[in-house]
Amino acid sequence: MKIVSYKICPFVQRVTTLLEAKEISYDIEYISLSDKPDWFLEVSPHGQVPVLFTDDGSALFESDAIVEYIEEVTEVPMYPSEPVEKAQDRAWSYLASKNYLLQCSMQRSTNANTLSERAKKLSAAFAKIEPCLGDSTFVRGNSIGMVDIAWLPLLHRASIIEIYTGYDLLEDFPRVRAWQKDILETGLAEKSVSDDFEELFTSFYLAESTYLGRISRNENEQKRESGNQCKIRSRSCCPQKPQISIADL
Ligand SMILES: N[C@@H](CCC(=O)N[C@@H](CS)C(=O)NCC(=O)O)C(=O)O
Repeated sequence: MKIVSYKICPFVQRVTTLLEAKEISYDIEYISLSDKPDWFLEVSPHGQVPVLFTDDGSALFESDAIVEYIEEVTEVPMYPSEPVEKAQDRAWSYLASKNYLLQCSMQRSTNANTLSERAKKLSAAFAKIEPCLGDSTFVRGNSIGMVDIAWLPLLHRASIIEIYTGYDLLEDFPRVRAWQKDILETGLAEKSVSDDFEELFTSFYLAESTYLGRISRNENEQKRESGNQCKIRSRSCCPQKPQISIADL
């Protein structure tokens, strides 16, 4: 299989997380969304990633369809076999993926009001899943499943934002926070993205033009003044390399 990807796309990350969780090997080709190649536009009707090329060369688009395809053609099922539970897993996965773009736009907010309006909407999704999380490590027991995988991009990004800016989307959701920790501890978040993901993600979402970017600068400025380690990897304000990464959570 081959995945056509844009490096910081959460829809792609859901697909690559599933492949990593199932230990399926795959090729990946990164494209620029501002200069989409013709071959890509021919196979992606809406011009969006992810696209999956099957081993016999068929092109699939739409992450939901791709996830279903991967589940059908690979071993180690991630959905439960019971139909009601399977439908529930699809529904809770949908609740995650329909919030991916909201999180992206929240992260790009240019002022405090817009950020807080969008964060409030995103928090509504965390509030919905909070009471459904029980004592088990993952949504359906102690093995990772489809719902965990669908929520991983949201939780991974929330964690990076929190590390760099102190802006905590999960402060009112202790169960979601514990779940986030368990999901990140699987290592799937890092495995599902390119090595330069964190750098690209923070350059884009914590740019000078975003409100989170400005919080991040102030936060790290203060840390530097007080002699503490700056956490930002790629900023001119920070000559030192950071010591903290997601893996340290
Ligand atoms: N509904 C699509 C959404 C995918 C999507 O929004 N991808 C974005 C990147 S995160 C994209 O390719 N945007 C380019 C464009 O819309 O022109 C899916 O689930 O696959």
